[in-house]
Amino acid sequence: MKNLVKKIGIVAVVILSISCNKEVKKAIEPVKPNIVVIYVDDLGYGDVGFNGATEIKTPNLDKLANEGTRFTNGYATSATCTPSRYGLLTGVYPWRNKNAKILPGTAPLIISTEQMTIPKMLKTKGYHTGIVGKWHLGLGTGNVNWNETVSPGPNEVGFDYAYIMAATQDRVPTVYIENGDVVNLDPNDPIEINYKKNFEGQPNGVDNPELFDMKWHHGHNNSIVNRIPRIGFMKGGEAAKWSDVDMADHFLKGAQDYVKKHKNEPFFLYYAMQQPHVPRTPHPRFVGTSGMGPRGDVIVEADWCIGEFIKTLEKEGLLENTLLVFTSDNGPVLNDGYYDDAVEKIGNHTPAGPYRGGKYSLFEAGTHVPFFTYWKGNIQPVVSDAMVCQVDLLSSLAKLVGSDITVQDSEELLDVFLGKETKGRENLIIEATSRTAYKEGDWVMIPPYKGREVLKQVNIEIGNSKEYQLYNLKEDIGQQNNVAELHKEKLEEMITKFETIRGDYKNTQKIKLK
Ligand code: NG6
Ligand code: CA
Repeated sequence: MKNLVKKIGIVAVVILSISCNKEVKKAIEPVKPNIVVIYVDDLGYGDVGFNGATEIKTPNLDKLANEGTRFTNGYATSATCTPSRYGLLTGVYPWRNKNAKILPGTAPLIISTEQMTIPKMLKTKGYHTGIVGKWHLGLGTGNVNWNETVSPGPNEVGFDYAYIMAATQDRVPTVYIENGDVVNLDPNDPIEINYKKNFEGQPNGVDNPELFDMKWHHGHNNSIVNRIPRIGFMKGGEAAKWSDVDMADHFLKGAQDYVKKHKNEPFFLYYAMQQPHVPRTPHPRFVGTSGMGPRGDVIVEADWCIGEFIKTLEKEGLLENTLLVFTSDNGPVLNDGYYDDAVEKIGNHTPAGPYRGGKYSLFEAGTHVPFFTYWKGNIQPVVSDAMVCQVDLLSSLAKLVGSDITVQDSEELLDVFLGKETKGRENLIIEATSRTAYKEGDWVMIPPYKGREVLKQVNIEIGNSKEYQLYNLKEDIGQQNNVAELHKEKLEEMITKFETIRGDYKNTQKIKLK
């Protein structure tokens, strides 16, 4: 009996000390919340209620932004998609990679499989990693055969699971790809893609206006899919073609399924939504909801999707344990190549908010985008004026999960992202169609660039000028007064700092858009 008591006592002590050790371990282990990055496509700073939009309603986003850290100075690295996505995932400024520019659907992968990425870093800490949505960073090594497993792609740069569209909604191939394989591909109807010439006997956007409903305005006159003319030529793959009006629901379901499947392990989900990029194809239940035509309707649709996604996190008991980052890959554009009433029905809505320019522009609206973080119970509601950039997420998330990985251009700003610290980046180089400019505090310096001041077809001022431009955003948020002549010393200082980081900025590629 005595022995038994003794034995129980020893067992109890052992159990106690094991649980004590566990406690201690728990206390020193860094937190590993799930991390979700929701990335929208071409949404402007002023397109959301939380940044002052009144004509368009985004209640789900507004609630999250207002209960999280809402950034008034949040930036994409670039004013177009591919480079911004590159910066976000790799932590490297996209102008360091000459291939980081708007890619055709046939472009090879532009992230090296040796390179660090957010999902790779998180995998070192035991995360499961997934992408659902738009990729647009290239696939394969050139000459992709879409009828075999396409590789390398997202799976080779850190994603355990990938359910993507290859490029953009307006570019072929118009199919979903799951872990390298085209979904629903019929081997008897193989896919062929060509960005230079059409396949014999295939209709196209120039000769067959009877086959489409959405009229192209510029570009977008190659193959016709779902009565929408696209960029690039595609043959075959009938059964695999996506339904444009169902795309939002489809990606939402993909994101929800991913979360449900991986709720018992730390996960990272990159939910890269397609709205409000062209072609804007709201599901019928959203048609007419904004009064602004398809562009407004797909913003309402995107907001609904995010609300539904949050409900899933809540239902699965994950909301308190998930850090959410929301932002956009570049600023807004109205007519981006189709007649879809975006210009005609804009009314008093200001997609760029108070900023000048838009997508493709070195002026603020190109890169100054909606940006917030949300983490129920862990982030207090706060508006932060700190300058943060998507390129900073890699090093900052590394700090969060206890990794010492840092990357060249990615500043560790974890406390800023969590709303606890107000001092963000000191400076930032922004990029637009291969041109770059320098920001520091309230100042922006745009070096001289040749070429048109306004991209005619999209009607956006892109920042080109023969002169150096210098603006003080605190006094002149709309960049109306170039003060380069007035503040010569400041200008010189900005040029020197810019050139130190940027190197030979004059050696840029020509802008292809007219
Ligand atoms: C442009 C397209 C535009 C859009 C953009 C990429 C034409 C004339 N314009 O070349 O419609 O697809 O590329 O947008 O083809 S992004 O958001 O993915 O960078
Ligand atoms: Ca974009």
